[in-house]
Amino acid sequence: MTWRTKLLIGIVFIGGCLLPSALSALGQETLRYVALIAASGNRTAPGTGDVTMLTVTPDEGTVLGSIPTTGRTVELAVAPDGRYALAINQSGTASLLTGLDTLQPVEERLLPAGLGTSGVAITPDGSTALILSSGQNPPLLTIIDGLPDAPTVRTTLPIPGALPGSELDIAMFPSGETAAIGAGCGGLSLLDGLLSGTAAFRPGSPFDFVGCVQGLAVAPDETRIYTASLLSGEGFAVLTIEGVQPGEHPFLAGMSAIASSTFSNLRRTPDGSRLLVPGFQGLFIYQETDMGPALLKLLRVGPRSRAARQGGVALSPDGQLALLANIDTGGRTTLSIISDVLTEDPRETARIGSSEMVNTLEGAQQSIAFVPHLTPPAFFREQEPNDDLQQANAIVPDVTVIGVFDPAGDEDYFRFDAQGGEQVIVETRAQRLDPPSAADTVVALLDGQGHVLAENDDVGATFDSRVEVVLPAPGRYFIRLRESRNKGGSQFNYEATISLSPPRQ
Ligand SMILES: [Ca+2]
Ligand SMILES: [Ca+2]
Ligand SMILES: [Ca+2]
Repeated sequence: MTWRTKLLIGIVFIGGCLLPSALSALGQETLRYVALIAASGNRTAPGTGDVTMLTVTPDEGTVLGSIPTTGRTVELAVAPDGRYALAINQSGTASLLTGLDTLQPVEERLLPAGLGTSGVAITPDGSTALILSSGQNPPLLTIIDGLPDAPTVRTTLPIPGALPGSELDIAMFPSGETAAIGAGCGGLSLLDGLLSGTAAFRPGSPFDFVGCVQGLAVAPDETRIYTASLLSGEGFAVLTIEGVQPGEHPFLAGMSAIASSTFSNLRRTPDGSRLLVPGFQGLFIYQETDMGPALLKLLRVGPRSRAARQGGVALSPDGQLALLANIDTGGRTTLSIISDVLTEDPRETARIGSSEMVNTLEGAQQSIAFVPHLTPPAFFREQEPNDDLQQANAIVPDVTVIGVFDPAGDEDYFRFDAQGGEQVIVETRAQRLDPPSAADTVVALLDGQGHVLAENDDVGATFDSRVEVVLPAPGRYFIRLRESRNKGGSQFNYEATISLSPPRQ
């Protein structure tokens, strides 16, 4: 049963009185996200490509799969409507990745981008992308319209102040009409007329009072830009720049010194209340105040070796959770999950280990992006080996598991924790898939000791399966899926939806 159906039932049978609790349950359920991480990594790493797709909750991250792109991906952006991603490759191409919503991407289409790409942004309507590249003289901005269905290059423009090889950064204004572009030590430029009129750099660009720009963010009301900058003789600071609307002239409105060098990244929450700046000591979290950004917390996360540093950072669409890449010597990467970003107490709640991640070239900077609008319902792609109770994949209902019986005799185990009293329904689809799978599924629900509580081979007129159990006690439960004839192969795929209803009162 989908969440929408459950809500509908709540409204129809119970009336408005229980709707708030249904909504809060839905709110809890939405703390699950899909994210992409790009790493210009080593293709020979087991099971990895340039772009890795993950599901992320406050408690764990689960690798769904990888997307090998053409060329080493150095930057990544997902369209705000979630329809596609752009993976920008070092080799002067951008991979347009569609089909994200199927969680098994992806059709790749190559678009032109300049050499040595180092920044990408997409307008809020998803129609237009801006790609920065500094591998030629002068460094160029490429504007691509008509995304994702009919991409065409509108124009390329030289980036004011940028030198070949500069680390470039870009931040889109929420309206999509203006973009801020940092040219490293070449200053800050503003590009107007992006959606209406002719795109052109604002007269006076670059504005050079901003130091060496290493990260950019725009306030939700578009009255301010924040930069993470290296200032000559004064170290690193988060600068507040005002006068950034078309027709205005930018000026420095505030400065907060930062006790660390930064690394080309600055993110703000959608509500504008937090700024996240990765530094060498960890993640600096600033809170917006009347006096400008004030340091709320320095989260000392990631590897502690001297050469370790922080790489890319990304915020979930609701701003509640962040993913931060930690890069150790040797290019090993871990991802920190930072929860409760919008509270007074943001903290690291989980870490995704390097063995589960893409391998990364030393010195590379990870780029991370969340995929909006993919929750709920949630999907989980099984991870082999999951052939017994000990190897069971952890899932959080409600979820649809996507798996395959391969090779012959394959069994797939999944586990979840429950309070007891809930009704759990596990329903498989194999024969009923389009195209139909070759699998004849058998599903069983097991308790924490591995005792079978319910098992079903065929339900109704199909070979698909369904069990329905009221869970007897708090604790761990297992789901076992197998092929009834112990056959297997790539065409023996299945889906299994696991849904949990609250305990009866
Ligand atoms: Ca399997
Ligand atoms: Ca298995
Ligand atoms: Ca069956």
